[in-house]
Amino acid sequence: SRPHAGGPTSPEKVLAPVLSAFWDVPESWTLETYLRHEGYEGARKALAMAPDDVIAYVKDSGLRGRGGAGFPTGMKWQFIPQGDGKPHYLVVNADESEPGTCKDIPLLFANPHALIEGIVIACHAIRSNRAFIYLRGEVVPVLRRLHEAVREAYAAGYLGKDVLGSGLDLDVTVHAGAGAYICGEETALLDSLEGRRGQPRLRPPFPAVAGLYACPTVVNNVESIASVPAILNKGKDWFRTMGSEKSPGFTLYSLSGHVANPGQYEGPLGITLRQLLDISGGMRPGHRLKFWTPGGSSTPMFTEEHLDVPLDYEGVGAAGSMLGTKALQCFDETTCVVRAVTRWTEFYAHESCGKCTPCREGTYWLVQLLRDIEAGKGRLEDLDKLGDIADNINGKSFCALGDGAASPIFSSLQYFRAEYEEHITGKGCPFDPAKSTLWA
Ligand code: L3W
Ligand code: SF4
Repeated sequence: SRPHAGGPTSPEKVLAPVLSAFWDVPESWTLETYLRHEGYEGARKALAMAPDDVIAYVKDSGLRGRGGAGFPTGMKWQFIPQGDGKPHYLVVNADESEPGTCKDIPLLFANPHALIEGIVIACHAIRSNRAFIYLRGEVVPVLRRLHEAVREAYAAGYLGKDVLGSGLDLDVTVHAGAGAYICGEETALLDSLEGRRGQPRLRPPFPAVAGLYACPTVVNNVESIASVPAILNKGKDWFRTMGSEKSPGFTLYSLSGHVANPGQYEGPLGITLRQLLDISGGMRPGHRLKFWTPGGSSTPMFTEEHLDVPLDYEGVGAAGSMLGTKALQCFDETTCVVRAVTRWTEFYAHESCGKCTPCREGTYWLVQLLRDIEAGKGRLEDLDKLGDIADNINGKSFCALGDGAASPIFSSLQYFRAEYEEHITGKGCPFDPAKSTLWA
């Protein structure tokens, strides 16, 4: 049964495939396929414009960063000082690791040239001759595909000396990370790229002022940069026909968990989970939605009550969470929320870089308490202790990993405190792990 009432929504009204428009075409990843779908037309238009005009255009489009924070992309580019005599760098953050987040890897796998074209446009705009793609190293097939796409782009004159006769010289390096979640934090990523242990740097200075090798650097998420070519090609006004005034455009929503048809669904910002479930086939047959994350495990969880929250930065924010990476992980009534939060917290404790005490120690203590509660060895006062430890991490840690670790604790206690209490008073987990496909 569907988790909600109401008639099915028409996919044509909800979906807006742009980045994913030809993922089903055979060999969608080749330059030849990309060129058949207006590939590199946006770059041609951008290269005929002055760099500052490209920045203004992207700023006017209202594009916001798709890596989690939603920072305006054009504004970030504008921070790069001009005439400073220093090299400028573009670094693409492809270190996708947030639990539930799974959009950049499929995008790179199916349509790598959208990213490369976006890199050409961004580097022209910020006057950079060198871009790096920092890819999560475990995804070897994507690494190979990216290398191949970069090779194709060099051979066809979209990269290298005098790109498309514009005078822009541009080199792109694909770098494989070594598998640390913290290296998705932009300054830890820069340290890692420089050959050091990846740990966050103090901000300010932000990377736009002192980034890679202490030079002005734009760090953008894969989806942000890959969205730029269509904006240049089809126009900022077209982009603004989708989404809302403050959150315009299209985006990839990653539906996962106990849903009938998990996958990437591309649509305008501001659609709802109810609409996405309608067009995708709903929850798995016979089950109801219990809780979900709007943007990966670092964003406070929602429940069935939030099915109609508009999935844009303002809508999700007003409802008490964050849009984040639009990683919609859906859990049904067979899932033990204590178990889910324990697993996420174990992830944060494992991935904590150890630089600051609240996160290093706090995530460790959270895991101890959660494991005890899950095993039926908790005490009722542990619930206040969980909240207290999370409170001492949140806003008091050096980087966003700490805040992200605190958010499932706060939100699960807010919505499911009774379920925690049941584990404690009943001296064990009331759920049958064999019934859940996710946590068995
Ligand atoms: C110059 C200023 N630049 C801000 C730049 C800053 C950065 C961007 C956003 O965390 C979120 C986090 C996770 N001058 C500036 C400036 N900037 N002020 O703007 O900065 P910020 O601090 O708001 O966020 P962040 O550090 O980029 C990202 C959340 O995303 N998240 C995690 C996602 C994980 C992945 C992954 O695994 N790939 O994406 C999920 O929601 O919690 O809140 O570039 O330099 N005055
Ligand atoms: Fe490292 Fe965690 Fe502190 Fe971030 S919050 S610097 S990951 S210890």
